[in-house]
Amino acid sequence: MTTSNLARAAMAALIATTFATAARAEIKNYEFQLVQPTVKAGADRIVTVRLVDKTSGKTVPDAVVFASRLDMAPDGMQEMATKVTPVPGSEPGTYRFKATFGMAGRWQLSLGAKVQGESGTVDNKLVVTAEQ
Ligand SMILES: [Cu+2]
Repeated sequence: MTTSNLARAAMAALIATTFATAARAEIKNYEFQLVQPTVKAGADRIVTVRLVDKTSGKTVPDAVVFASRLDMAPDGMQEMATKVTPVPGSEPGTYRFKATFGMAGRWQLSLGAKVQGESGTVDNKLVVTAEQ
């Protein structure tokens, strides 16, 4: 390898690192927010979240959103989990899920999202309080 090849390789590595860092930083600019922090305990409750780009404050439509888990970990009952079913969103940038909250207390909703044009995954946990 000549010196200039080495320099080129070092430059390529530097650029690759810079891009990887930028992509990680960008996916961190997105977060889920609860539209309403509480639901009424019971069957078939709807939880609505919005996915927000924190740099612009705008909601992000057309993300691939998945709810991986809803359980009572915040109240020390991580084994108390309930099924989460996606339902169509009411407006662009919001995402809705149906679940049965069998007990009053704090429930943790684990959410993931793939955003178009961004690498990586948004990974958030939100606490929904089910009221008696
Ligand atoms: Cu419980």
